[in-house]
Amino acid sequence: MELNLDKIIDIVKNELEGVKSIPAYNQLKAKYLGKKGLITEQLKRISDIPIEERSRFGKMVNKLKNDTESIFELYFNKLKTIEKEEKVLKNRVDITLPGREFPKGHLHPITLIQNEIKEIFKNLGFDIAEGPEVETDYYNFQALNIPPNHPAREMQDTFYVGDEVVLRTHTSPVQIRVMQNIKPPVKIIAPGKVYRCDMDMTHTPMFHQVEGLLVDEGINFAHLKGILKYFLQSIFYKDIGVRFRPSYFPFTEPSAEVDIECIFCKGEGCRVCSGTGWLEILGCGMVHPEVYKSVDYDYEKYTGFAFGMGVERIAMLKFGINDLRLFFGNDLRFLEQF
Ligand code: 2NL
Repeated sequence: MELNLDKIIDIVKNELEGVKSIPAYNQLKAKYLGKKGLITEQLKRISDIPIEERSRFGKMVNKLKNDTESIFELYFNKLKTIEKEEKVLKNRVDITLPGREFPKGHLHPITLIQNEIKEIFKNLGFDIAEGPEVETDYYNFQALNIPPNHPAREMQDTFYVGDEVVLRTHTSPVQIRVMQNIKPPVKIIAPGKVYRCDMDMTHTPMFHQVEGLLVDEGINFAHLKGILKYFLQSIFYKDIGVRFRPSYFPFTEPSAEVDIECIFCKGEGCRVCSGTGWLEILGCGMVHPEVYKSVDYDYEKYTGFAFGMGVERIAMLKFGINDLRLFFGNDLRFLEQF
């Protein structure tokens, strides 16, 4: 019985070349070397071989078995290497790809306008003052000459935290605190959040205000007019019409309301300005002597002016926003536009 060893080895090698996975490899190995494998079967036949042939046949089949085993072992290592390389290739990271982009945040429109207002007054030599949002009745009302029965003190307008403690309804108490701490000249603005117990189309319980105060010797209403006209023409546009109307505040005398020419119709009269051609923009006046008394300033020696404005109102006019509530909704479709 002759076996063509080289031929069988060639067939095994050939079949192995087509094997690309460990399971297929195991299957092929079983076909030749398993319990019922072709080579194993040959080994079992050894007792049927005539005695004189047996030794030669046995050596031959054993060699075939050993050679085949070596070939399978070699191929197993090759298969492992291929598998490893494929895994590396599959998990490869392209380090030249750009990084994942994070959405950029930005400032809220109210903050943008507040910063713009601050910048204009900083350039005019004003300092920025800040103070507590929870205030005492004294700082929020009494020191500002707001008498006990003034409408602004009524429960419906003011958030009461305690008997004598309120959420500030304006940033004036910041200015009272500054005047208590430093002597004139005082030249400050007080930006910040203020609170009123009010909620409808045009009011929110929290909004933003910037107040200003300039106290020194010889300050008069002309200084007030000059500063505010310059400010309004800076924040809106150069040459915008500005007018002062008599008004009343308990903490200023005389007091005035300031209008700008309607920025939508340029004074022609439209829906926004109710046909008047003017938009009310801020309140102001010469600081009342009673206020100086409460901060221990010599009201014979010093005079000054103060003003207050709502940041939301200026932002609405500048950006052409018709609904106040958009500022507080945190809707990204709105916020992303700024
Ligand atoms: C308005 C009007 C105003 C003031 C605020 C003020 C502050 C001190 C003394 C005197 Cl410490 N006055 N502030 C004066 C006039 C008007 O605000 O319409 N604000 C939205």
